[in-house]
Amino acid sequence: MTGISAYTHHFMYLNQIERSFSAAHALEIKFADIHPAGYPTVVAEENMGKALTKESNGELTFKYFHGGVLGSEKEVVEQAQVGAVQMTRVSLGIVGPVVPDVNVFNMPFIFRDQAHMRAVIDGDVGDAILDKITQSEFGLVALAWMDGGTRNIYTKKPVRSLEDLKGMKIRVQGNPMFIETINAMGGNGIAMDTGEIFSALQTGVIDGAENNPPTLLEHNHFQNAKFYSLTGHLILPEPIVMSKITWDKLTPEQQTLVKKAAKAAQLEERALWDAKSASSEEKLKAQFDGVVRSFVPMHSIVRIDEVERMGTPKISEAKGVSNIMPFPMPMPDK
Ligand code: BDP
Repeated sequence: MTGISAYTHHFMYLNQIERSFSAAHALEIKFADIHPAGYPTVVAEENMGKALTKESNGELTFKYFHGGVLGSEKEVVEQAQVGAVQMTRVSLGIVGPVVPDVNVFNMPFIFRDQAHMRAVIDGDVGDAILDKITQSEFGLVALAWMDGGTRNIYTKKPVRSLEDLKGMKIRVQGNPMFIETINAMGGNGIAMDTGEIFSALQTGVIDGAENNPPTLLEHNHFQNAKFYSLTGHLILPEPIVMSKITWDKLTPEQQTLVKKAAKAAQLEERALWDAKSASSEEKLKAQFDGVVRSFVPMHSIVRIDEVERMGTPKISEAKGVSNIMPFPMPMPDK
């Protein structure tokens, strides 16, 4: 022996085992979101990261990328599928073409209002849709829901009736269901990434788009589209997902921790969302009022007069959504 006692040897050996054991479970979670700093999803996700690091005693560290620096939502999903990004929040819009069952939430007017949507995602149906994503070939584990508010149409020229929408090119997310929805409303649905909307509005490649007030404000689309027609055609929740490759590396305890933290983020974001949505509406009204009065209330017109004509349930059938739910979806008992 070289002066090191058998006891020290034994101790060093144990130490090494312990280190390699914890190294196997120490992991950096890169989380990407296309929204900017301060956006409700971003704030809740950053706090989730802090909670995860703390509760895992530093085994799970967290690196956050906001503002789309890692690419569009689709690109980030691809990175998550190969394990280059560990977590992200994604709109159900782009999940639909890969996991058709989630299109049930992508149907126009499927929820009566935001409270209805929240009650559904908090219940068995919400869990069932998360499971559908996890069990699919998507390569991602769906953990919890973020609130993405109510989507309305915004345009360069006023839209006060569906007549006004005729021939207008309206940007939607890359999901054929959304294109058909806009077409059924009389417009001309065009798919493109979020990051392209600003210049497409500016150059007139599109006449409008559709989104919730925080996105209209924070992505600066309001600068080129000053009419906001309250169609309320989509109330779209957004899953937080983790790469399956990463998920499989976690211990069962870490998996439980991640799920718990994601569910806590769901609740935190909801409160942040309500505040941000209200303040965004105020800011947008102030912006718009200088130019032309906007915020055209169209929800009841579209909803009552047009839902049947649009044949929403038929759209979902045609897209292969297993029609597990009546339309509109009933409010869960509670
Ligand atoms: C926002 C969603 C975001 C979408 C975006 C869009 O939060 O996930 O990518 O809309 O329409 O409301 O592209």
